[in-house]
Amino acid sequence: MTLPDSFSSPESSLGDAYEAQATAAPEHLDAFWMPFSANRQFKQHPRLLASASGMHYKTPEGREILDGTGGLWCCNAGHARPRIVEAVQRQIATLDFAPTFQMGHPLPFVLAERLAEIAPGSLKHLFFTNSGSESVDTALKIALAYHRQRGEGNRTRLIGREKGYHGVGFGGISVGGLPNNRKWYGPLLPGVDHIRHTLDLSRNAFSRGLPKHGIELAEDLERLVQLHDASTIAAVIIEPIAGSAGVILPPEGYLQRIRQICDKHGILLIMDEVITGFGRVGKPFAAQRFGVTPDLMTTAKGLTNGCVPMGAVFIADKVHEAFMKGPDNMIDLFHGYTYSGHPLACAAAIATLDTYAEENLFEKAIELGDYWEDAIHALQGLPNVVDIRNFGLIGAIELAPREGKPGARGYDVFTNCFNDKDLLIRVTGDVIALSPPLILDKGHIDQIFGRIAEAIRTTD
Ligand code: PXG
Ligand code: PLP
Repeated sequence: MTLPDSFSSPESSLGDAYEAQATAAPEHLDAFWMPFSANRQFKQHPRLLASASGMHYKTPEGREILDGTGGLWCCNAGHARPRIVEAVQRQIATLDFAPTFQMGHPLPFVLAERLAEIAPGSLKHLFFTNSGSESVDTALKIALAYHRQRGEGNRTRLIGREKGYHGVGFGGISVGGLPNNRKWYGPLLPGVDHIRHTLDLSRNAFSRGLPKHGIELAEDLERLVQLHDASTIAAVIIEPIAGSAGVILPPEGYLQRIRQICDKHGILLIMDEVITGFGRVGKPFAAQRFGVTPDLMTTAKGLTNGCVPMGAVFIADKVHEAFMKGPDNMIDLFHGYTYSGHPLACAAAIATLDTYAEENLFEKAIELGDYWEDAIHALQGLPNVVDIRNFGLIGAIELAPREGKPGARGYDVFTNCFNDKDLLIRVTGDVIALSPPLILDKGHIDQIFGRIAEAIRTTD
């Protein structure tokens, strides 16, 4: 498949490396095996993005595409923000790489302190990774090692939740609950079990904000404790709001009850805030919005505004302390990545936190929350719309699947939005998921839902 001409000769004066990369764009799209994609279908009708600024992408042909998804739930401050661009440019010319195994450079220490300032509760210790998947594997390993450090090494069981998404590492897919992401890969980690998910259209369809019904689903954790015995369970991992499965909200009181059950049985609670972190729900983290503090918290995405890969695990005092009891000269955690605390990622993250603070972006999802809620719920009654869900600046519109063809209707709305309406949305199956950059205004909200409504009306 040939790329559009404009893709191979950008109107750009950004210098040799950029031009070489762009002009080297392949004649064919075959070599790149795209992640989570229908590669053959895509390569017959490619959808390419060539540049981005603020709320918009630009295609190679110069079409401006409104970004309804913050890239992939990650560009919370919008695109090409000057402070972040400049920080990364400056950093690469100053210190391109430095090891962090038994060595240091200033930036991860600075960044960790900045993150500790906005962290919930006592989660003041930071371990850096390169993605959400790595953050999840890191948190699971720390949970297991924590119990062993305390002489409770038989606490090896990990509990996830049906429909959960925790990335694609073997740990993450083991505790994850999306069958397609699991079934291809053999027996996965042993000793994992799952509590039930909280999606219930029969009782909660078209709820505004948190659903009223379903707190009793938290008792499913108590059931697994009775089955396996608390003394075998290390940790429970859940997303405060499940994103990838199509935006599943916690019923009122549910997360509080999960926290109580964990406390009662000495089980660590890991909240996976890869999507909900960094302002998505109107506080730095969902933990703060919901008033439930986990023992470990996994993050990535919005940490660097998506522009350099990075993740971070936030660790509570009590967990961290358990590792600091051996001799000073002993490595306290046998875990880490070559790129843990990478200079470019740290520079991007610090500049991102500055941008969030300067523009009060952590408050935006509360300021605009009511307007967003009214705008998305105005789509109730459109053809095939069976549920609408919202919280903070997250939204989901669930469509009824076509007979015998799950996902086809959602895909058609997605391509119609991109090709004809200049709007980027995300679909998982027949659920349209929205997570716009937090810099949006009411006009953008009107555009997003106006265009989606039109696309839904014209899709059979
Ligand atoms: N945990 C959660 C809760 C996530 O949402 C990950 C872990 C993994 O992060 P990395 O950086 O390894 O991808 C995620 C990622 C979607 C979509 O379609 C969601 C994610 C990634 C890509 C697409 O909703 N979430
Ligand atoms: N594989 C090999 C052979 C390695 O030497 C390393 C790191 O040194 C890794 C994998 C892990 O790479 P990373 O630290 O980037 O996760």
